Amino acid sequence: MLIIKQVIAVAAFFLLSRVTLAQQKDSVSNMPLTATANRPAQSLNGKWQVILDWYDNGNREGIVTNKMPVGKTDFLEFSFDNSQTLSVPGDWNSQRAELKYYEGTVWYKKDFDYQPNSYKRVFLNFEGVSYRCDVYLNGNILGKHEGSFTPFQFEVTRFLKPGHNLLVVKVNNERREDAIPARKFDWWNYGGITRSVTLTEAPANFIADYFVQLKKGSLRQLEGWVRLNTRQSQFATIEIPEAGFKTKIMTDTTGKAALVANAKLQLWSPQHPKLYKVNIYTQTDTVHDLIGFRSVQVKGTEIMLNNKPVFLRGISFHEETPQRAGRAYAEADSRQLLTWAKELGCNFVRLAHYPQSEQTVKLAERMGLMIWEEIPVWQGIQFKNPQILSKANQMLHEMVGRDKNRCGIIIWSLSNETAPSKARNETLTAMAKDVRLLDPTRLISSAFDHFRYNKNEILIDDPLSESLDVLAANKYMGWYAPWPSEPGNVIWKSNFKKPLIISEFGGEAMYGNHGSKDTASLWTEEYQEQLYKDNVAMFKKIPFLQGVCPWIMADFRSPFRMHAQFQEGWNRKGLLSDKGFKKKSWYIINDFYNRIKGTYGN
Ligand code: GCB
Repeated sequence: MLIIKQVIAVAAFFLLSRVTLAQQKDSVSNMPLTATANRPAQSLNGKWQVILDWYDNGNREGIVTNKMPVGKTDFLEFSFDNSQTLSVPGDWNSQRAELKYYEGTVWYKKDFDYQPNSYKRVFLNFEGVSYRCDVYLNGNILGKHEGSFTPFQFEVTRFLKPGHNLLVVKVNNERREDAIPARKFDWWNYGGITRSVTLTEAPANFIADYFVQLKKGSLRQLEGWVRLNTRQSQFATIEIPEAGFKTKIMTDTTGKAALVANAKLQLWSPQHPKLYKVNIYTQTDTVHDLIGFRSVQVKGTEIMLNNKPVFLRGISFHEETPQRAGRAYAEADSRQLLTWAKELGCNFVRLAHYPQSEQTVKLAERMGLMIWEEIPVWQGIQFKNPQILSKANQMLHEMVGRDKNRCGIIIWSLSNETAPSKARNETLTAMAKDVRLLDPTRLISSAFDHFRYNKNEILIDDPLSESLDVLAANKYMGWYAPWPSEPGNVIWKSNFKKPLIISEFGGEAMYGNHGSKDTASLWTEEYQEQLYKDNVAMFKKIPFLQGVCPWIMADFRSPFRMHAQFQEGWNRKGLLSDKGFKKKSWYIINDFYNRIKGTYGN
């Protein structure tokens, strides 16, 4: 009986997949299924078997088919047979002591069962693999991906088998000059399948993607589009039941339909983080999302949220849980980081220095935090290498693709601390143009660390500023740069009439280490506390300052930081220690934020 059932299942599967393949011919080629939320999905998280391949030798050995020895004289030196396991999602560095510094290749294997459903197309989604990977299903290469922090996907409809399936992923985290970030960066080089893996199902004709936001500057006009996977014209309906909004739009021959319509909506803001259930459907498919509506724009040197000026009380953090000394991956990790931000008095977070998980972004938005999201274009990038623009743009597209409907995100940032040069200016200018085409509703920024000095004057003259909406300065006054005068006498000037955020400032202190407040090399809490007081004094004198972002919420692991007594592999600029304990500097920022809360009605 069981055998008959299996035979029927196999026959049905091949019949159906042929229908699916025939229909695929009508589809726009390589159309990914971006709208994955709320679709039927099978999680592939859990224990995966692994083989370490330090010298990159495994490819020769039939790992991708999980080959077994044939006959008495055969043997394999790369085999998953009885291998160790690693948890997915998760970095490998914090899961096994001997992998703490490992940089190289690890082969991952997952066996799973799949039962086909009628007329479904199936997609394999990776939310983040660090840094590069090759993906094989049942011995077939599905593709490769580069970049640790953004999602990617393969359609696997024709590669899946009913019953047992074999998924093998080769993951490599070697640091290279032509990568993004490049060979050196001030955070831990976590490797592995660090975020979730799922199989998602969709009907043959599906809603591939959608964009539903308020038009920049408008408090009621929706701007966006719906994109289907087929080129045939069809109606798509967009509905916001709670707001009594419903509209039908017709797709064109590219499968896309534009949305321009007015709706009466309660606006999202930090005080009122209202999200609406939005339904989008066609004859064959339905997707749901929770979307908030707000307007963000720049007016002179001010940032306007819902047409009112707003001051960004920010904090930066890495995607790391200090207590576990590993890459954050669980909902509880995101909640902890964001709860700290709220407790500090923030209305804004800078997700440093790369797109953090989708759950962090969604939770931040629900908690009423505005968000700066950036790609890891961080110092030392090979701007002269022609591949860099396409790699960076791919990351930008994947980030915006994932988060474009998250109203909490108000700023896309292109880069961090890149030195002005012809190649850098051209690359980042091209990226700024590209991201504005992708998303005309948000603000664009880039964090600078090159300024012109004249005694106690700091001038912003980076030519890239022309392409940006918001200027951002990383300036470590009192740490990497000694004070040229009394903090209150430092004068900031800008060649551009645009708002400024101090996107990084701070200095190091070892939690519980007390003493002198004027000697940096002693790593005392008192030195850091004074530095924060001084910076606050400077901020009050910058007329076009519209936000600040201390560096950083908590101490984080970094190979840049090897002072044997005070650092031991930790960047100690946290307002919190590596265990989450508050340093004295925390209270300076907390007090500053509490005092300015309400200045701009936020
Ligand atoms: C910076 C970088 C940041 C570093 C920080 C530091 O300017 O943007 O990634 O971690 O300084 O601690 O020096």
